[in-house]
Order: sequence, then C-alpha cells, then structure tokens
Amino acid sequence: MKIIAVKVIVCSPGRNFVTIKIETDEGIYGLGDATLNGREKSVATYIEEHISPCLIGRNPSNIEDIWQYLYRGAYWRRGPITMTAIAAVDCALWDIKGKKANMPVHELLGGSSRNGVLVYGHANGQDIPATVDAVGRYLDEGYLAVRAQSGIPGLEKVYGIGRGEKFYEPAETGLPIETLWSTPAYLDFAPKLFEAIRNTYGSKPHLLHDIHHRLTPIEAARLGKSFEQFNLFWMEDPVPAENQESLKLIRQHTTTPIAIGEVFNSIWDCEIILREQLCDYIRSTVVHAGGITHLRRIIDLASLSQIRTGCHGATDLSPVCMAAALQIDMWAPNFGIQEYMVHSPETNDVFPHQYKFEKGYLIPGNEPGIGADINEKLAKKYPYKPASLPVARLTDGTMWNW
Ligand code: KDG
Ligand code: MG
Repeated sequence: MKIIAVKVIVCSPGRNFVTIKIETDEGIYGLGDATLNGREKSVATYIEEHISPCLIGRNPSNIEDIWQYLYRGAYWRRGPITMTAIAAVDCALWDIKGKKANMPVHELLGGSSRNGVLVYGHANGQDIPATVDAVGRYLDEGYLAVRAQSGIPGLEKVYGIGRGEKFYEPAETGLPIETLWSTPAYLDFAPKLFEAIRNTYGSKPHLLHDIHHRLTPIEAARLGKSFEQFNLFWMEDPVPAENQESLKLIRQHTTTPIAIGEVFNSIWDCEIILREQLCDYIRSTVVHAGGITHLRRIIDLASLSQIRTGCHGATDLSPVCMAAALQIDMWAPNFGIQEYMVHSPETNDVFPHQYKFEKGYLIPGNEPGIGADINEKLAKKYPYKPASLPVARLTDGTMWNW
C-alpha cells in the first residue's frame, strides 16, 4: 500500500477547521483533524510545505516510523504547530489501518475496556440563576456530568459564557477582542456558583469547572479548599503549567481533583506532573498532542500514577478529532471522562460521524477506522474566515492569561 495524495481541507462550517485527507493507491483514505484555534493557516501551511511532499510513496502501515520521521526529522521538535500537524497525519494513518483491517481503531489498540464513554456537557449562563438552569437542562437530557461556568458581576465577556445555548465559541472574527479579569472578584464568586448548583440538584451529578489558567498556585490552593465542600469532579487548568512543579503547592493544600493539559503538545510538557502525581486527570487529546501514537504514551505514563484521562473536546476540535479520541477512550484502562461540547449542525453536516450520545455516554460504534468522514463538496461552501481567540487584561490594564 502506498500514499498517493495528501490533501489539506480548510473550511468554516460554523467555525474554522483544518482536516487532512491521506489517500492510498488501494482506494482507502484516512482523515485527521489539524485544527489549532486561531492558527489554522500555520498548520495547513506546515503540512502542505513540509509534510505532504515527504509522505508520497510511503507505506501508510508504518505509522510508528512515519511518526518518528516527522518528529525527529523536523529537528525543531515539539510546539503546537508541529505537533498538531504530526497528530493529523498520525490519526489519518490509524484511520487507514483500521479501514484496511476492517476494524475500529480501538480494536487495534487492544480492544474496548468499557461499553461507552462517560462525557461531560457545558452549562453556562450570564449569572448564577441562568447557570443553575443550564445545568438542569443538561441533567434533563441525561448527562451525568456537567461543567459549569458563569458570568462574574462586574466583568464583561468572561471565559466560557456562550452566545448560544450549547455552542460556546470563544474565537471571534478578526483581531483578538480584549476581555477583563479580576482574580479577587472570581475567588469570591466561584464557590457561590457551586453552592447554588449543589443546593438545587443535590450531591449526585458530577460537577466540573474550568479556571482556564488564571490563578497563581496559592490562589488555586485557596479556591480548591473552598470547593471541597461541593465535591467537584475536577477543577481544570488552575494555573498555567509552564512550570510543572508549581502544581505541588496546590496539591499540598487541597483534595479537589485537578485536571490539566489541553494545551500540552507532548509527553515532555507533563512528564513531571505525571511522574509526581501532580494532577488527577490529563486533558491532552489526539489533535494537539501528536496523535494517537503519542497520546497513548502520555496515557500509559499517567496510568503509573493512577492519573486518568479527561480528553479535551471543545468545539474547535472537529468531529474527526472527537471520533479518534473516542477510540482511545474506549481502550484506555485509565479512562476518566471525555469533554463533549456539541458541534453546530453545519459542522455535523460537513463531518458525518457515527458516534452518538446515549444517557450520559458517547457510543463510538464499530465502523472500521476512526468512524468519521468529511463531505468535501459541502465543505467548499464554507470558506475559511480569519478568527482569533480573545486576550485578557487585569482591571489595571496588565496583560493576563486568557
Ligand atoms: O481553543 C481554545 C478552547 O479549546 C478552550 O478555551 C476550551 O478550555 C477549553 C475547554 O476546556 O474546553
Ligand atoms: Mg479548558
């Protein structure tokens, strides 16, 4: 079997996506998501200029060798652009291998370890009552786990608050919008949100919350302590983790579980965190962490410290990534939970997929490969639109982490 073409498809059905399609001389093709929110064209160019020419004529079965070729052969290792590009190729090659073997990818990884994939939905609202209502709607739909984010009094455009009911989409057309952040206002407010949710729905639902890299370790430690009484499933990205050891301070002070890693690109970004058990859930997923081949290594290292998976699954990760993540989720012995942010109808039309939601779980199905496709003709109707993620400033104007 030989690779005969590598296509990069950039489209915007509701939001921007980059997809790679690797075609073979046997008529089988594979798909990989290559979307890096706000940097879509950089990855597309990297693949077109530096990867596609090297793949033509290679045997797509040699997934490991091709991964090593693209990683070691780049010389400039790691980084979000390179690792997203490698991830897309890797995912497409697993898709091809599955189709050739007539098996879903989770069968090739070692078979399924569960019947379905526990997911969490995204409830958000402008204030506490609206967020409490939104949580209730997810519970009514059968979700067992819900992430809750609320607007904070006095702060405009807080992270995680959507325009629509289900699609929270932070990227805006044009240059980055500026948002405001106040740590004191947030630390005062966040526990009140979870108090209201627990008072309304009791202790059963799993509740999650994303801090989105905004705190220092001691602030996160304090928040984690005040969350303990509400028994959160996790608090996510409490601090930016360039300094992996900074999580030690948080761990010394609180038993609220920590999830981290959606922006990590490789095992080296979380090596200390995983070895020293500094988180409870690792958030890395297929598209930004080097594909199925590399994510599997991260998950195995995590398992040594009883850390479970909680793969990123926001709307900027296409259904192709979600389908691939579900294959990993079905296999991973240390699976924890999967993020599930429902895509827009336009996105779902361009990327037909077999996974479906049932009573709090996603069921990936048994189609050969990863179980997602692209309608290229329809994709052409949604041309790329430049869009950026917001930036954040403190109330005195200082740049902060968005
Ligand atoms: O592109 C950025 C989003 O994927 C990110 O802001 C979403 O933090 C996120 C999450 O947990 O889904
Ligand atoms: Mg997050």
